[in-house]
Amino acid sequence: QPTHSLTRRGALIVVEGLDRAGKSSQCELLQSFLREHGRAVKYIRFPDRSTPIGKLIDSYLRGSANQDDHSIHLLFSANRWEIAKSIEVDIASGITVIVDRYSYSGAVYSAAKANPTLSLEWAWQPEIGLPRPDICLFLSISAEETAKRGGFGAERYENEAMQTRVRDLFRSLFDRQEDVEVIDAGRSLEEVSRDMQAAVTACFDRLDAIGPLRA
Ligand code: T5A
Ligand code: NA
Repeated sequence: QPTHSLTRRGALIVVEGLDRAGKSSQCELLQSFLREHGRAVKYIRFPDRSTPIGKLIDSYLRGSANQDDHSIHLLFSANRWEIAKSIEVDIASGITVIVDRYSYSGAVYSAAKANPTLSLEWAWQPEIGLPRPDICLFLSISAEETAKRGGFGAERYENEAMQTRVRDLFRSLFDRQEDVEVIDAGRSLEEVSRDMQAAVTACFDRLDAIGPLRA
């Protein structure tokens, strides 16, 4: 396995968490921090609603279209696969890519529907082989803290029963995955950001060759 190239490669940093944990806000702060430290950075988010597949996902999330649970699951995954190659190219060229939600949300939200033929194991399968993050920062927040950040919106999944199952599933998924750093997101923006910066800085110190996600 090759571990060195002439260009210092970028890192693949994933930010995960429950709805309103502060992922997008923190991704922005992390981008600024890394740029100030001289790193080339790109931010992407999943779902990427701008592609043809992303548009199908968007209308599903807004409730204007229905989809079979398995079918929409595979579309969320396809939405990552259609961008996977460009992530690899960016990283190889030295760009650090910050990803707002990834395979972990993909598996967990689908499995939380409690469809008898859609287990967490089934849901994880199409993710295998996607670029494996160097680090996944999981923004952990209690239901009580989430509630303080405003009521649920109109999108699918934004209800308490679903969020509780999502919380439990994230926990069981992360028991089995390496490179996951749990961050207490129920604090101020600055406190959360400082912990994320420390975790990412430590991650840069141990970057090796990028590999595929595993089962
Ligand atoms: N989904 C996603 C799947 O089912 N399968 C998949 O494969 C994928 C990728 C849309 C839905 O799709 C599902 C999961 C979702 O249900 P989305 O578009 O990422 O996913 O969801 P968003 O609605 O954009 O994002 P979230 O609601 O999850 O919010 P964030 O990004 O976690 O939080 P953020 O930063 O927007 O902040 C929310 C609010 O809290 C405040 C902010 O100012 C904002 O008002 N806030 C804080 N307040 C106090 N203290 C702090 N530390 C704060 N941090 C943020
Ligand atoms: Na967000």
